[in-house]
Amino acid sequence: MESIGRRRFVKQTVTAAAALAVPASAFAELIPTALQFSQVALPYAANALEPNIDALTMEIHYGKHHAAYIKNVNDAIAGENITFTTEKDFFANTSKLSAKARNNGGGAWNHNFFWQVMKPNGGMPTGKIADAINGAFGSVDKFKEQFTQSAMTRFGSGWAWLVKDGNTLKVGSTPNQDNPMMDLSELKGTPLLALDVWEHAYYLKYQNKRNEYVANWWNVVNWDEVAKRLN
Ligand code: MN3
Repeated sequence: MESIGRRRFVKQTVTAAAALAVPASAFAELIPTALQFSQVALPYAANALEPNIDALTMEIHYGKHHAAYIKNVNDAIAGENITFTTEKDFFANTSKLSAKARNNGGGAWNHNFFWQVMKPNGGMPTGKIADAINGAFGSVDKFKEQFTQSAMTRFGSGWAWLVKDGNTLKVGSTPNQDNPMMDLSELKGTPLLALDVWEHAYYLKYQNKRNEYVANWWNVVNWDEVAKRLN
């Protein structure tokens, strides 16, 4: 107890001293700082989505691929003097950015989103998200068919999406690391659900069988997170 009390005293003293000194850097807070992307913590263990997504794929995907997108977009922001302060503005102006900023910015954001819309034992949509899907697609099964079709027909690397566009829901896909918030994207809207169909997302376990990866991925969709984004 004594050491905690002492630590608090030291911290308060240091804070008070810093406040009195008023370093010049204090004024830096008044100038808007450029956007920095950061990697979300994985909301579950790397092996938590087994057997649908294997641990080694998750470790490499999160620890290598995604980490590199984060580093590279931040390098681009610094190196190219990109001054947007929000992700929204960054993506609304993607057409003006370099390929490095566009590809790595998309990769940074898309994966942060992807990890959060998955969880072990995902189940089925219920409540308002189920109502919205039924309203837009006729049934959850029909929605899954259309989404799967988008994932399967995206040639090469890219993403399949469920988006909210105005008052409707739509499915579609984007190439490479593009996303539906980008001004140059053909598919536009607020992302509700995303599936990474790059080979790095499934090749170790599924090899060329993207269809099996997509079919099993439905077992790990976090519908509560999807529903949150409907608001
Ligand atoms: Mn990926």
